[in-house]
Amino acid sequence: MKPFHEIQACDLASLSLQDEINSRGYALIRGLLPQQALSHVLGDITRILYSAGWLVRDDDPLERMADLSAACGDPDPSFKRTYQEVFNLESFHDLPHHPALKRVMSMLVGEQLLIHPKPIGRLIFPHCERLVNHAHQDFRFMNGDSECFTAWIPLHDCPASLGPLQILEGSHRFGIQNHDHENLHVPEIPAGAALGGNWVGGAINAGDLLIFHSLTVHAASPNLSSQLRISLDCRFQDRGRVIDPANLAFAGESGKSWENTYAGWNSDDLKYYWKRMPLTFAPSLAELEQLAKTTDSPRRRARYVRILSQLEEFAECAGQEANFSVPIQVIMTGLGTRNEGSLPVSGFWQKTNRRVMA
Ligand SMILES: O=C(O)CCC(=O)C(=O)O
Repeated sequence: MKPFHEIQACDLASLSLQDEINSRGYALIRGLLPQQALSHVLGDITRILYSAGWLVRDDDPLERMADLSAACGDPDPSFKRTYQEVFNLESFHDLPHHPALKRVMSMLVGEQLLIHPKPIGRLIFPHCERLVNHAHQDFRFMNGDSECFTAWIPLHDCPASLGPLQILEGSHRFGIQNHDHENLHVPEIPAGAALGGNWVGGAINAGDLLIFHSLTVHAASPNLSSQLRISLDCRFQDRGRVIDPANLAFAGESGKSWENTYAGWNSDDLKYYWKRMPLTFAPSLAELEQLAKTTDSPRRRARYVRILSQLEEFAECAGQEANFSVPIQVIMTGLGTRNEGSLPVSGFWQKTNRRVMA
């Protein structure tokens, strides 16, 4: 496989990250994030995995030696239970807001940076082919605006044997590609069918950042080691562009909520930060309401209802009269920045039939 083209973090000032992404569909930045920021999250996660019995008893949890008898992955119920604990960690949500990461992502999307509030943690057992994420485009899952970027962050060194991500160079230029949905938990582009240049890959180490466009085809490689591979992926966009409201709510059947997520946090700074931003939803609430009534699949209808009810709760918190029967968009007006967390965040929601700039 062709090796990644790499950029040193110290050279970022002298090049255009936008040009890099435009030409290749990705950028691998070496040595951007400090070890300390990563080891804090890794320590929190491995403590949870150790308690769940996923790691070999007599080893240091930080070594991540897998107990294969516990091997599981999404959508296994045992995985979901433990993942929920990981998702609720304050440190897990803090990492995407690291100043070095925000600086880089702002170079790409501009100063109006929106950090999607639901990072994904990958807790990948070795030697489990069924748990490998095959070729796909993130746009297929994120919807909204395709000018959205993923940052893939390993929490430890990730040599090829641990199954780091690989990228199909230049594939972002081929539009939305065909994903196979039949009997697959996660839709994927059939092997060999993805359009693009060469597959590129190689080791991605702790501190490195792999960024790619939402239309860039990528895939994990198999974890052939004895350790779990633990990484985070988060999405970033210009907040002036549309976002699918599903990215702010919990659309699944798990019963997750932001209230539960935040229950054990020490600081309020990052709670509901996106509510303080003017956002435009696609689909709008009126469209969602329509979809909740007219979509053929009962499961999809239930999903739309769950999203709507969570957004409705926000609006109600703001003391607004709920009325989703006219073509409206929920917007969040606000003055807040991360450090203005003491403001009553639920008070910023407004509904309007036009976009309002903060
Ligand atoms: O880390 C993985 O296994 C998959 C990550 C991925 O597909 C993504 O970040 O979009």
